[in-house]
Amino acid sequence: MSGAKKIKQAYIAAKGRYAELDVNTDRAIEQLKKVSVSLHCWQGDDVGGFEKPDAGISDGGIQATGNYPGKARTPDQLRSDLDKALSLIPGKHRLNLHAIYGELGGRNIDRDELGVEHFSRWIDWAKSKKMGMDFNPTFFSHPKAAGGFTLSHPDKNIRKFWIDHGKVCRKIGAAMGKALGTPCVTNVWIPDGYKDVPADRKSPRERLRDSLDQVFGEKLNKKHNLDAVESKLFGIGSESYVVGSHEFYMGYAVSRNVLLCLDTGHFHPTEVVSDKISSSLTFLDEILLHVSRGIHWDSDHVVILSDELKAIAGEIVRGGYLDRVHIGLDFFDASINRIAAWVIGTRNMLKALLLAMVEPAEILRKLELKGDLTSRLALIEESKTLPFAAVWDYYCMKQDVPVGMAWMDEVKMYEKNVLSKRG
Ligand code: RNT
Ligand code: ZN
Repeated sequence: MSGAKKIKQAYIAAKGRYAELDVNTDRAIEQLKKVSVSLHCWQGDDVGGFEKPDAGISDGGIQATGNYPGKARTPDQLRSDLDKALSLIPGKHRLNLHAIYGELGGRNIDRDELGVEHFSRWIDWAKSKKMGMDFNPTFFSHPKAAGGFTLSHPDKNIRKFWIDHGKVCRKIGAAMGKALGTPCVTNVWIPDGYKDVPADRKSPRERLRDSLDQVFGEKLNKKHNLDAVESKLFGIGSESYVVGSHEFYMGYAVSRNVLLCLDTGHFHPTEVVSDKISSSLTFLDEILLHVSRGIHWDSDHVVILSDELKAIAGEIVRGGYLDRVHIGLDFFDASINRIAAWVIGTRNMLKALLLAMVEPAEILRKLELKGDLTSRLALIEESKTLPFAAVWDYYCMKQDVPVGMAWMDEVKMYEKNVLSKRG
């Protein structure tokens, strides 16, 4: 029997098993097809960007560790690596770009002078693939961020520089959204904070509120650009105090009607983003996720199919939130093949969503309402070992991407033919 035939046969058997629990796997597959995940460009070059040759994150309290050979050093290399990764991920996805990835043509253009022209090749690339784009101003790896403060800096001139950066980036985001026919989520994350106990927690927060109000001052068409703000608990160098804390941005997002970005690595280790989704969406129209994996701290490991990832996907699907949650990825591991990192993390995000889509949700809900919490637990546990792999494999085959570990052979080949020649 051919591989394809075997996959189909396994799928038919699985479909029957799920149908016994009133789950329609064909429908789940149709539903997953429509979900786009935003792939973060910065996994491809360890958050380096193209402002200066061979740059890396130089401040901001985030860190890529590892020295795996073959990282992308030019925009064309990064696009080629993304092409490879995308060819191994089922479905149609988005690109999430940071402002440091502009193509400045060797000119000295500072961040407050960026324009859409510096991103036109990225936009053309996305257009040719019918992909949407998301965007991020870069408030780190810059001399004016070296003091650890940007939008909340006590110096008015430094603040102005970063406000202007935020403003030009929103315009670039809107241009991307317009060109690609799908709103660009422009996400603001700043590193501002103190290593040690501050004497004044209040003033930086008031300054940040005022700076953000200026950044978001110009009304833009929401069909083109959506603004998001990302909180954080602590960073390296901002252990004691982060200006943009969760409470700060929750209040900001609700009062200004912008998106809240929840990064899964930005909370206390026993706090979970899965539980924050329905809470936030009770008051906000839309949110953005940065799906990451922290280990003891905000370490940005590659996303695995963990219980928390499944819980996040479960919340999105069960809540009927697929249209209100923008799913972005945010990890950067430089110790393994970077293309494989994208593929592993993105395939896991999609697997988690598909798992949620084949959950016996109706029966579980009924049991809960009836108060039969014993059966609820029993069914949740039984459904964990239903033949999910057969549904996932079938979806991959239908989407024309490699099934199972076969995608890794292609990564190895690309490593041999392309990455290893980069020196
Ligand atoms: C940092 C934030 C932020 C960055 C990216 C590169 O802690 O998570 O989202 O990871 O902007
Ligand atoms: Zn993030």
